[in-house]
Amino acid sequence: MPTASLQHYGESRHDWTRQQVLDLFALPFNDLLFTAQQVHRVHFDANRVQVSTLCSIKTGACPEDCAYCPQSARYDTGLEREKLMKVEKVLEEARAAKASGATRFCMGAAWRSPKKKDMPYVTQMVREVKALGMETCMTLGMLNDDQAQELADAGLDYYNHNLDTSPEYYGEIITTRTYQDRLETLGRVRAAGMKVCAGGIIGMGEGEKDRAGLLMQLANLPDHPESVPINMLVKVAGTPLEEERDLDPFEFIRCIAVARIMMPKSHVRLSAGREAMSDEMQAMAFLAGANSIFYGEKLLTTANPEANKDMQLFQRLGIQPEEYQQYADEAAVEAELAAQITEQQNDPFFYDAAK
Ligand code: SAM
Ligand code: DTB
Ligand code: SF4
Repeated sequence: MPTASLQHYGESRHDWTRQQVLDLFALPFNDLLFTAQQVHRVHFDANRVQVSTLCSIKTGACPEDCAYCPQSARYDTGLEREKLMKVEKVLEEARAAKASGATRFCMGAAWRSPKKKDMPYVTQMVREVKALGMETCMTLGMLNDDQAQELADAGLDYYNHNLDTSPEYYGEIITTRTYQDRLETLGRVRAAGMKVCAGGIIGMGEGEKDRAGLLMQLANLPDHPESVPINMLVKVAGTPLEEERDLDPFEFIRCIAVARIMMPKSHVRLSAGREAMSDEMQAMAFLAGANSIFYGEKLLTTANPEANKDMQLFQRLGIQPEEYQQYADEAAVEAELAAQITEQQNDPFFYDAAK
């Protein structure tokens, strides 16, 4: 048990060495989970899980060659390509997601990067989904500075862009964009003032050192991503990874626990792959510090557990969905402003122009 260093856990660090990360992975399973659960409780209510719903706003025919992805035009996965969804249809889906309890709406497009002509539509989607009282997230591929700023100006809360795996293993999975391209997009999202959602996929044939390498890249960013999706590969027929061997479920749980320890203030999302997980495995992921899920029958193109099954699981585990903080924060801002105004009115030199 790493008791000597336990006192430091819970603090955000950005200087992880590969050996330190591998040492976490090498802990006895019980010690690792216990440590992760302790770290989790420093910053979070351990019985609350954030709930996001995905929507594929542009499906299929993607020019990229990501070996896991059913949406790449290079693989025959039987997926019907679709044009950019109409704003009204996106809103319909967002309203339904809100009605079934999601607080964040994540819109994904099968693009290498958005085109200039797409930007007015996606920014309108952001504005209108936000107006429904939901948090917004988009994942549209690589962004340039102007696009990042346009999305931020429209009020986009989160931008999702995954590193997917370690820099060393990356070339086995994608050849059409570099790791550096991904890091640059993440830098632009941050510079534009949006929250970062960045994680990866486990179970693509990578080794433990690659899982450590991915988490090290994420945790050593200048700021930790606010949201860290850990996806378990969904093996889709027709993709190069369809025959990939099953991952030991404990290796996946270890990954969640190590992510929780390394990025103590981030939401760690138990993302794709839940359809293939037992309730017990998901419960173990929550115990390891996962505190966000994708909710709703579909991810982007593949199946996800049914909403009522998730709600039953939450009930059985005594988990509550996390509430959207907007109203609490706004109320706090209003209260603060009201307090300042009263203070000013008591100031003998205060001139009230309203009188
Ligand atoms: N095209 C954009 C991009 O790649 O940045 C956005 C959409 S893309 C589908 C978003 C992420 O979904 C990928 O980075 C990958 O991590 C995840 N993903 C895609 N297919 C997956 C699969 N079969 N299993 C698990 N995760 C997957
Ligand atoms: C993320 O990390 N996982 C989500 C979201 N970000 C966009 C996507 C999972 C996609 C799984 C395969 C599919 O449904 O197409
Ligand atoms: Fe295209 Fe994104 Fe799929 Fe890669 S992950 S093929 S970029 S949709």
